[in-house]
Amino acid sequence: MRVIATAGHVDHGKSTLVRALTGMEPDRWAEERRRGMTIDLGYAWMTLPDGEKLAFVDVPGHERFVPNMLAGLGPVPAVLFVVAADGGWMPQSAEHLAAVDALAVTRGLLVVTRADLADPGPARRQALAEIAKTSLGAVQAVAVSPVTGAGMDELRAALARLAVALPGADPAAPGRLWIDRSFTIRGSGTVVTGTLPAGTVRNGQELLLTPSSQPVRVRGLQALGEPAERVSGVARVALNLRGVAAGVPERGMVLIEPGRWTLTAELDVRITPGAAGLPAKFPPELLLHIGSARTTARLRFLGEEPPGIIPSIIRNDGERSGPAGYARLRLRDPLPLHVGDRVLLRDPGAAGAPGLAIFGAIVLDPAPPPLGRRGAAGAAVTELAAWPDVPTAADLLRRHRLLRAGSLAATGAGGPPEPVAGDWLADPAYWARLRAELPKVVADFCARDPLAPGMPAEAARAALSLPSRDLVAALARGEVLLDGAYLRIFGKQEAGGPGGPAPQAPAGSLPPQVASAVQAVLDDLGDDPFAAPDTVRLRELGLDARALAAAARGGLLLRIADLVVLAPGADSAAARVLGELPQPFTTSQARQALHTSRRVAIPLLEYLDRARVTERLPGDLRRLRPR
Ligand SMILES: Nc1nc2c(ncn2[C@@H]2O[C@H](COP(=O)(O)OP(=O)(O)OP(=O)(O)O)[C@@H](O)[C@H]2O)c(=O)[nH]1
Ligand SMILES: [Mg+2]
Repeated sequence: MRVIATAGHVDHGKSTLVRALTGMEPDRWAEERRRGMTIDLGYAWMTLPDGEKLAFVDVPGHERFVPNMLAGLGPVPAVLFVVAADGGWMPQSAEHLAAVDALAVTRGLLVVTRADLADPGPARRQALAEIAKTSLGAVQAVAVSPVTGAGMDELRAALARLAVALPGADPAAPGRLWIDRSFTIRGSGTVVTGTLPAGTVRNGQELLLTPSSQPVRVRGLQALGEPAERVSGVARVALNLRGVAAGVPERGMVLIEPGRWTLTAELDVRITPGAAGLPAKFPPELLLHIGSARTTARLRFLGEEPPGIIPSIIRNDGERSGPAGYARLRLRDPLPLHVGDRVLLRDPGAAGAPGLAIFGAIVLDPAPPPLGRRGAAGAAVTELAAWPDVPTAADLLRRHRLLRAGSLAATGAGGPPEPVAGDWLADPAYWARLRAELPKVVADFCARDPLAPGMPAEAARAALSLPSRDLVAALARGEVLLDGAYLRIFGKQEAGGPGGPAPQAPAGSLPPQVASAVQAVLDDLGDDPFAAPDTVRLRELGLDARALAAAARGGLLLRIADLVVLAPGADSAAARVLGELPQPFTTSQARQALHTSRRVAIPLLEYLDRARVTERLPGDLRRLRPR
């Protein structure tokens, strides 16, 4: 299926043309037919020679119904621009064209209608000149009269060529159905219709109805009156919904695939210069249109407002270039957005040239960081100005530094890198800075508190302002290692690979009074290696459990229990002594052989059990494990 919207001044023959092409009535309301004027959107379709269906969304031309016109045009990627031969270029021609341009529609056809009433030449020349200045560029033009039938075959051929040339949409893209009608069918319940620009909707699928994010289930779908199991965009679709009360869905609400869109009320945009350039003055409040949706947006210009109208320039290659503006928009109602989305901004109060009352903007960041500190707005402009119209994951990460994979995917930005930890993604430059910073942060902490077993991972997380401790764990590689809940610095050499020597804290890191007290303990143990100092002696030396733990981590003492320490190597010495005993031996025999007390012997034997030097047997017996 292909979808095309009409556009053009009131009474220029849009609906008559659609009626003639499709044999269907686009003016659905009795009031429309009575007044001979389109008020709301009309829907009709025809079959092209190759069997492909071409659906029309027929819009009203009257200026009072501009919101309806925008709801019809918004989600549709191609336009049938209508100008009457006897009417020529008119104000709503210009306004509709400004909308087409703001939405960056690039595919279309000019149809000069009512060619039986006047020479189509002048209208055609003027319309082509106006259209050439916009995103449509050079389009084909056909003069017709549905009344006499003149030109209709040529038009059908031109439509067939246009349909073939329209780029297909990605069926795997995230689905976003812009609702434009909702009604109730007795026995079936709520039905909504809308344009699906890309992606696929399936029977039975669960979707979210925005802005409330209410889950609803598709219990039947149709495309152009035919029931279907699945429909891929670009398409006109009717969905029968379960899980939603009749009368709840309305035009402008959106059905989205869960998790694939950023539902947001704050966004950063690039305001694109229209055919008339950038507006001289941005009103603080505007109407924002995208798809069939419309809401109020408060606009905060980032950086300097343009000093006046800045005309855009058409370059030789036909591309338009001109200075862009950057703004943060705050929406009254949240919308499901992606990076690169085109939105239309409109000042309903502005009189005068429509090109200045309607302009386009591109969503660069659908979930921007707060502009807290001074100068943040200026910095944001500098950053955003370097971004392409469809920002990549790398652009967003550079700005946000860290993002969860799910949030980044929901922005629609492609090319996400590998996560650095869990589902966290990091900007590579920022991650490298953190890696360089972590050893300094840990070293500073340990210098301030040398007896600490290391820097608590939570303290490092806070010091680096990281959102998760998993990130600290992922950063702790190489010089810094995470041991339990603590980070410690290790010499680069000792940190070695598996099987290498156990990492050691630098011995010189103990405070001098602790170091000399430890030396006194070692002196005591010189004569009697298993006579561990008792609590009285330890208190006298000023050594508490923390200091002993620090000394043990530094390899200066062997700590067999909280307050029981021996000289390093005492474990091997004990094994040698115990090896002399008849095997197995009792605790008491061991204590006597080691010349020590039960206070030391019991934790020492348990230490040796854990180290798998000795083996516990039933009945308070142990034996040395064979080496
Ligand atoms: N003679 C002649 N009359 C035409 C032709 N096309 C449309 N008309 C008449 O022009 C009038 C307006 O046509 P519509 O098709 O309603 O125009 P429209 O663009 O849909 O108008 P809105 O939807 O209100 O913006 C109607 O009376 C049509 O019968 C044509 O080719 N020749
Ligand atoms: Mg009409």
